[in-house]
Amino acid sequence: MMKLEGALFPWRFRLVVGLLGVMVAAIAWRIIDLQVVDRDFLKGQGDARSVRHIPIPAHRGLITDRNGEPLAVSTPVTTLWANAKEMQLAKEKWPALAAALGQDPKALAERLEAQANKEFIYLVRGLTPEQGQAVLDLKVPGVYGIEEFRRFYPAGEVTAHMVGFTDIDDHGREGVELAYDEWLAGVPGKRQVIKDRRGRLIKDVQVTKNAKAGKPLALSIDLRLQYLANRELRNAIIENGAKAGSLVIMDVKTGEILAMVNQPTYNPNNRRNLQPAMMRNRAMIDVFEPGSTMKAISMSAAIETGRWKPSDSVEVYPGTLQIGKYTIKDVSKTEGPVLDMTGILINSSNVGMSKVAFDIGGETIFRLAQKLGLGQDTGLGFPGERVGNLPNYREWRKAETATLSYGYGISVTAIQLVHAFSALANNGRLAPLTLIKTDKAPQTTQVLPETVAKTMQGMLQQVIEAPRGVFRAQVPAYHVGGKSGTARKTSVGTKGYAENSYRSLFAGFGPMNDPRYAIVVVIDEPTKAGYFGGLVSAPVFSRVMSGTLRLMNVTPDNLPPVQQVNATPVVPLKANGGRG
Ligand code: 59J
Repeated sequence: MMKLEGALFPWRFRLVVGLLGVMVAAIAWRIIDLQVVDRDFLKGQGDARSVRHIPIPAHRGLITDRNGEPLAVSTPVTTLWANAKEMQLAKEKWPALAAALGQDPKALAERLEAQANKEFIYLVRGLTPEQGQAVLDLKVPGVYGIEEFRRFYPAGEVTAHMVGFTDIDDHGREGVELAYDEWLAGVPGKRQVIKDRRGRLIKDVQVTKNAKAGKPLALSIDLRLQYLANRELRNAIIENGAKAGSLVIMDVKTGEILAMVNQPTYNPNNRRNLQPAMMRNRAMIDVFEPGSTMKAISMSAAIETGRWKPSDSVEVYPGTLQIGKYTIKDVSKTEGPVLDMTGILINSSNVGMSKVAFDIGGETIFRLAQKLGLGQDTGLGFPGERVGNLPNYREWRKAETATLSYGYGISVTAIQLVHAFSALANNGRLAPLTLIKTDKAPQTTQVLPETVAKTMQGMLQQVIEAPRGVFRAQVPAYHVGGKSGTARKTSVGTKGYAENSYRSLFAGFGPMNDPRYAIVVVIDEPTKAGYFGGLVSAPVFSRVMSGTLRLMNVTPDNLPPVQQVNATPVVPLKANGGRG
């Protein structure tokens, strides 16, 4: 017998309805909670698991020479990376990938297995866009490409030390690339992408930040002069069997470095098998004793006192001078027992220079050397640049005053030496050094009276043009001036000077009617054709100065007199064929 029991238990019906109502309310609350209250938090959490920011590399600023010739160029390259986790799903494609990458299939497979749980590994960096696309066209799951930039250095080893280079992440590592990294680098942008559970890229969402390109930089150097300097220095190093060398060309009016080269050098585009010796920008990071080139500075100080004029003379006989237990020697036999001031420079008499130095005092030479920047900070801020050392005059005893006057016990860089000579060339006005092209006239400092500088110009011209002068430094069609130096190198280990290793120097400028360029040549340890600065470095100065004056279109100030020729005057052709 059946009964209608539902009607008999109304409480049970109400209970079911009531429970259902509670459940609906709970679900509704949860929906509101998730969709409204916690929405931002949850979306953020979801995005964090699927949205990725990929950096967009910024284009690095172009480095050029003063005429816009490219010296460091960023070109687009493709870098291939892999999601190794994702790649495990398509192992059958690995051999084809290895072939396309030019890698050993076994090595690649081992690497991918070993890093099987990594979501990002580099496969190969810096392919040309074509090479990169060819690999991407294989459509191997988990292989992706990103666009990057790579630096190329069109002038290679000729500008290597000056320009420097960037590392694989495009950060400046050496030279101007390092010194001006912030200026050149720009700011990378950001791109948002969405990935799935396995890390596969689903889609590019948006560029959230545009990359800001770096700024271009025009250096002061002239690539034509840089090539010229590099060629002549390299040849001289080879000819003389020398260990190393530097050459700097400077515009004496603007303070701009027009060329700066060193040997040995390296190719910045292929930095395998680099030795540290090749990488040294010696002109700025190697210090040396200026030897007799210093006499141009000491002599300037003497003339400035007014106590000495070029025609005044001192006795240099017998070519030695005893200071306590120390003997000052002249290396070559001088023209006579007595030399005037110009004669001291021409004969490079250490004895004569010392006697003048005792008269004017060490402080006078010290003050001028300091004003000319010897052993002082250049302010260039070049990576690794050395300051050298100009000892304080209070510490100078008599022997030190003497040796400092002819260039020992002081250490300088090639760039400081060319800078000091530039002031003599620029009528006593020193322009601050710069590696960057300048358009406006620089703020110069009068460090030596104009009359003194002009007197020195005449004397230094005699050093080259006098009968016993350094004729190898002469430049056809121009008058030039300068001073050679041959300095024994201090030998490592022993405290003294090496018996058989020398540094050959030449510093000079021209043309003398209005000096514009100063050049310093340093040749380290010549071993073949002799070692005197006047023999080894002076010819390099001559060739480089000659090329510079010609390339810069400087009017010759020493043309041989035109021969009067008895010839029929040439009648100029008229445009109408001479019909009147
Ligand atoms: C020299 C020195 C060393 C350091 C000496 C060169 C000194 C000295 C101690 C002997 C060769 C040599 C502090 S030479 O530069 O006088 O350039 O054309 O190295 O004198 O006292 O067998 N230069 N060089 N001196 N030391 N200490 C001459 C001269 C110079 C020449 C030649 C001949 C030295 C004409 C050098 C040149 O003017």
